[in-house]
Amino acid sequence: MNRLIIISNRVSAPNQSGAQGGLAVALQAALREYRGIWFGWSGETVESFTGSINFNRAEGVTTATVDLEEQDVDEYYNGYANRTLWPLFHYRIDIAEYERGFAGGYQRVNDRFADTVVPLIEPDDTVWVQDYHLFPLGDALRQRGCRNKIGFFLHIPWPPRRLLATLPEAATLTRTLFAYDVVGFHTEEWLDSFRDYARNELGAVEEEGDVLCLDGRRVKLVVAPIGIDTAEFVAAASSVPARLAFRQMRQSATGRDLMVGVDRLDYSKGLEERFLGYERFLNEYPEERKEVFLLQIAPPSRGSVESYQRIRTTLEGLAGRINGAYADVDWVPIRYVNQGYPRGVLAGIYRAAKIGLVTPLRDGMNLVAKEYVAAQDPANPGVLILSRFAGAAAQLGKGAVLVNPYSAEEMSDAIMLALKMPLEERQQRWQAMMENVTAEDVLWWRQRFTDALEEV
Ligand code: ADQ
Repeated sequence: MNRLIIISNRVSAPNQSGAQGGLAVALQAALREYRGIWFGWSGETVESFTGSINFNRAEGVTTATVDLEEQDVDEYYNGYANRTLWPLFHYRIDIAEYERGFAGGYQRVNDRFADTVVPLIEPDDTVWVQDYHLFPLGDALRQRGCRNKIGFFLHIPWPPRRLLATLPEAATLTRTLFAYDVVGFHTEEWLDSFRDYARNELGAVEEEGDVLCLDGRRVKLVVAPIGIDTAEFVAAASSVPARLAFRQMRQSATGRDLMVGVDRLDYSKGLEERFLGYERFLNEYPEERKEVFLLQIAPPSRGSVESYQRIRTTLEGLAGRINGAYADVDWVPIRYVNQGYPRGVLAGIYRAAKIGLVTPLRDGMNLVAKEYVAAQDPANPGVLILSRFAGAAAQLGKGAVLVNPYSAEEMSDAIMLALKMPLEERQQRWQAMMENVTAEDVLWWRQRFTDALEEV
């Protein structure tokens, strides 16, 4: 393949520290393989949009960024992307906000991205657009004469048809996806939902080989579950920072079992339900209380959106209430931490944890589940408790203890099961998951998608 142009909402340079989204971590690994450019918003605002590009090169990755206007950020990013599409695509129509102003700003920014990036695209380049911020970008590029191969990957779920139908722009938005040559999803389930909408609401026709046709445009659909950079993460788990973090965790645990949760502070991650499930466990098994504690690491995200402020307040209240009700002078049930950590430290913490709790209400994939698996000690691995509603369950379902996160009882049972699980069973389950995490890593993912794009 020739040069690869990746376009996503935000571009994050490889050497940035602190919490990085799963997307950022995955794309850096993928981009190093090809010469090419990663284009997106700088995260900065300007008085009025100029379209001037800021180039940067670090650790083998060239980035090109533009600044947006404050109104753009309000309507496109905080508005349509995070207050309309994100909740809707995570099945939360109760908090999704439908406003024409948001939809207009969203289209405007997609047009601005297209205007700015078109001059950077050479005839042989392959273009790969990422995620729900940029559904209409392919169409905008086509309108500007771009005839390159263009692929689109969706990192979040595709909602069921009848939920999507509540969005006023649902048909227009779905239609724009037919401007792409290939559209990728993490799971069969998300792909099915897309096909269901396109066929039944738009009248798209199915051809052999997962191809859909609409108004003379053909789009190939692929399932490509994203992975982590497994080799890198396994190495990180035995690095010096990881060993230090591991030792520190073990010492401060004073012989108790650690359960760990690591999530962006987001209502889709099921943190409230996780705390309630754990509370149920404490209630149901008083004799186990001081044998275990939960470390929940949750760096705040999207703080200017109200629903995120609400979930933050709710979790603070809940952690306080549970700790208030159960803590003793020598034990606190929940350590609730709101900061980001370097990957080595995170890997050491995962490795020290007897249980990894990954219980989103809905998640496109969930990379934390895979990182937890990759960080384990093969001789004494921990147990992954995983929500059936995470995309990752399709791949890790054989080894993980699957739960319905809406059920505090199931969560409580799963914690008990994991705590008492014999070593041999833990090893077998871990082995099954590790095989998948190793075979289907981020390079495999990229290859699977770009191969599909090559073939069309
Ligand atoms: P996210 O919703 O951001 O990604 P996830 O896949 O779990 O969710 O990735 C989170 C990443 O952030 C992980 O790599 C994790 O290590 C890191 N992280 C979280 N908390 C951290 C902390 N405190 N310190 C340091 N790092 C932290 C979206 C979709 C997912 C999908 C990915 C990739 O919502 O479903 O898996 O994109 O497609």
